[in-house]
Amino acid sequence: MTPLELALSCPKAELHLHIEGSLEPELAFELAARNGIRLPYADIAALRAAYDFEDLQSFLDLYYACADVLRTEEDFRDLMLAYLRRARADNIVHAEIMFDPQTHTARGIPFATVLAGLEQGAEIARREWGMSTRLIMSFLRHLSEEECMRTLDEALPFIERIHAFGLDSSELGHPPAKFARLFARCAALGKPLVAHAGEEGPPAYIFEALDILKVARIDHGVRASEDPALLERLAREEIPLTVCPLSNVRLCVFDDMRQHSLPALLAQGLCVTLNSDDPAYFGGYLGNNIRAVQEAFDFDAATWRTLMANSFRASFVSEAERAVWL
Ligand code: ES4
Ligand code: ZN
Repeated sequence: MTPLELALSCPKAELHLHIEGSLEPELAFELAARNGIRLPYADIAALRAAYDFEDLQSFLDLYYACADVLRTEEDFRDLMLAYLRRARADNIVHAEIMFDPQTHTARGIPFATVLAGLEQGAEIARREWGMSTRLIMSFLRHLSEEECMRTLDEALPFIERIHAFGLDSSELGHPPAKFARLFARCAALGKPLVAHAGEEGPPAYIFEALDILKVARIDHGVRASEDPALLERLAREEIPLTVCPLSNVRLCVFDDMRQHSLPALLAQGLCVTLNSDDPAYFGGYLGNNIRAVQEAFDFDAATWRTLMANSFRASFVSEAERAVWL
């Protein structure tokens, strides 16, 4: 077996996945028709042609526009099920999935509708395919802390059904420190915390996510490679990074895959995991990320074993649950 075949075939966990970012153009048009909505694109090809991003913001503008087709519980169920079906094809057995309630509640879709639909999809995948999932409720950092506080209030009746909290959307100009009080409340609820940091933002944002928000993992974190003191700390404290290689190349964080900091992060002994982020928009699911990384870096079998073991080590499942897969 080649190292690539090993990486593709072994069971793995995905820890950085925005469910709204798994909305494929085909499903977007299907849901638009079902809900009597017109997308501002003539057809699937026209929508795909718009996937020519310059940076995070140019992607987010399209991502929020497409999310408008998600209206009913069935829509969220079908979205979740489509992702999990595709994830299964990549031998993903466990997924920790982010959703952005504010993207939907701002359009008048009830929190309960979003959550119930996502749970229905996850339940079907558990029953049919034995897949395990966790939901991470993510706050949109371009909004004010007060708005996020109100969203947390809205989530409280459903709090047992939310496993963890996250922070995503436009990073530059919205440092983690802006959400110190929000994350203190989330921590007091006894939930694990994650935050996007060091995707477009500087290493200082990663320090803030650790010191102020007290996150258990960093989403992206790829700019940590610019700061030796930060690398040393991430290694010492065994803080996992959920790295999304195709995303970073598509959003021009790196000019091409060969420029990616992944090998540098691994060389420092960090707990790096590979993930697909927004697979419908960035050129593919986890398998495609693995192929693109292997083409650029030609990792050996031991490196791939480490990466795949990291995906479980960095997950929020217990040792006992993990034992089933390893
Ligand atoms: C995202 Cl790639 C990325 N970065 C920040 N926020 C996001 N939301 C969805 N995808
Ligand atoms: Zn992300």
